[in-house]
Amino acid sequence: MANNSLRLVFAVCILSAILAANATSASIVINEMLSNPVSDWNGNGEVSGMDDEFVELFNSGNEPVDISGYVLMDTVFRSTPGEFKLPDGTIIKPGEFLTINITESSVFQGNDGDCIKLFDATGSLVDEKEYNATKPDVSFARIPDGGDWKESTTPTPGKSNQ
Ligand SMILES: [Ca+2]
Ligand SMILES: [Ca+2]
Ligand SMILES: [Ca+2]
Repeated sequence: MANNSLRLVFAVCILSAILAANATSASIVINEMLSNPVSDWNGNGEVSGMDDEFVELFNSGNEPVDISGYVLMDTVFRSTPGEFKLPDGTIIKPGEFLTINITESSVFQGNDGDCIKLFDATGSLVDEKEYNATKPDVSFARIPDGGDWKESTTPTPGKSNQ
């Protein structure tokens, strides 16, 4: 009886580990992007078409995900694409957001179209968002968070999409 219980606990542990590994690989998404800002979204007292852009990541899973070494890139309409490696110790908890500003990332979102990509630390594509046009202060947003892409007239950096 004791042996069977131990075997069961062991099997459940292995299964949990497998499920957790699968969940973590799929749970980080690009959740919102404001490509064409005309308001002071980063709250520094100035309106800048570049500095007030943002990319928001979201953890839609049930486990914290360590995204150290993940790479965010813009890939279109520039001779040298912007590329930003997320620093060591960057972890997104379940249901939480991480806002990345161009001032730290140099990842620029073209107003006439671009494609923003997120790769994991091994170079595998995690998520991408391509677009061909933008509207002032209208973000591309997954609604609900982690869901399908829509447009939002109420950008929400670091908060749940509306
Ligand atoms: Ca832009
Ligand atoms: Ca600003
Ligand atoms: Ca948001």
